[in-house]
Amino acid sequence: PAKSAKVAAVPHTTAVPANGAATKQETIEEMAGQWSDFRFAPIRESQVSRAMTRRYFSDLDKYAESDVVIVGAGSCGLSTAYCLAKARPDLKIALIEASVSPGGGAWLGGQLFSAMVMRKPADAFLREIGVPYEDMDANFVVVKHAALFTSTILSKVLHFPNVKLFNATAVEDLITRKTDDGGIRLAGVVTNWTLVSMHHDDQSCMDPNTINAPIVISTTGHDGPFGAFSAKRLVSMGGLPALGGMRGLDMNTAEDAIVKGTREIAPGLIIGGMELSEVDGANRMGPTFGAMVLSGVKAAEEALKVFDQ
Ligand code: AHZ
Repeated sequence: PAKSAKVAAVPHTTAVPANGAATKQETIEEMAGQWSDFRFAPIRESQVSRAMTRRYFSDLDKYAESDVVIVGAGSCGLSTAYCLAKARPDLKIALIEASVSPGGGAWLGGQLFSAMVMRKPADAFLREIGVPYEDMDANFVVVKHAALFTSTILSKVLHFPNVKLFNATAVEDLITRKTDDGGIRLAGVVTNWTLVSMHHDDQSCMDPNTINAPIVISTTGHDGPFGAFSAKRLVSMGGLPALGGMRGLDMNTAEDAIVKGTREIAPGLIIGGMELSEVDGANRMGPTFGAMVLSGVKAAEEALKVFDQ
C-alpha cells in the first residue's frame, strides 16, 4: 500500500516540484511542431485529488480565524479586498462568494451591454489596477468591456498571498456576541457550500461551518435571493431597526451617497456597495460602477481604522 505523504507547508508558486527533481521548463515555442512525440508528464489520479483537497482543507484550517471576512465578491467586494490586501499584507482576508463565478454584476456594463461606465474621479482606481479606458470628457470614462475590469481586479486580488477566495460558498448567518450595553458585535460568519445552502428544505442534518473574524465587510449587493444578506440578518436580530429599502434610480445622488455612507453599521460590521442602499434607503445608480470601486476603497479604510485603533 502507498504510504501517505507527510503534509508539508504549501508554497504559493514554485518552479521546482515538491520532490525536488529539477525539470526543464519548456516554452510554448519549443513545443511547436513536436506533437508526434508529445506526451504529458505522468500523474496518478490520487495526486490530483490530494493537490486540491490538501490545499483546500489547509486553507479552511488557516482561515477559520481570519482578520477580515469580506462577504460577496462583486465589484465592491473585490475592490475592498484589493485595497485591504495591498495596504496590510499581514492581515488574513477571507473572501466568501456564493456564486461559482466571482464578479457579481460586473461582467457586463448594463442590460446585456459590454462597455462599463465609471464616473470621475473613479478613473483613479482603473489607473491603480492598470485597466485601460476611453476618456470621454471631464466627467466619465468607459472601459471597453466590463469583463476586462472584473478579470483584472479578480486576478490582482487572487495574487495577494493574504487573500483566500472561497467561492461557491454562501454566508448563511453572522456570528455575534452580546455587548455590555445589550447590543451586538460581529465575531465572524457562518458558511456553507452554496449547493448545500440551497437544499436545507429537502435535506436534513447539514450543519454549517464557521469563520471567526473581528471585522466582517458585507458587500452582497441589493436585495434579492442572496443580496443584502447581512443588512437583512441584522434587522432580524434587532441590530438595526429596519431596512431603509433601495430607492429608484438617480445616478447623481446614488453614487455619492453610497461612497460617503460606507461605514461600520454595527460594531464589527462594515457594509458597502449596493447592500448599503438597502440599509440607508439610498437611490440606485444603475449602470455606472464608480461608486462600487470607491465604496470598496472606503470600506477598506474603515476596516483599517479599526485595526489601527
Ligand atoms: O453572489 C453575490 C455577488 O457576487 C454575492 N453574495 C450575495 N449574498 C451572498 C452571501 N454569501 C456570499 N450570503 C454572497 N456571497 O455578493 C456579490 C454581490 O455583488 P453585486 O455585483 O450584486 O454587488 P455590488 O454592490 O458589488 O455591485 C452592485 C452593482 C450595481 S447594482 C446597480 C443597480 O441595481 O442600480 N448598479 C450597480 C453599479
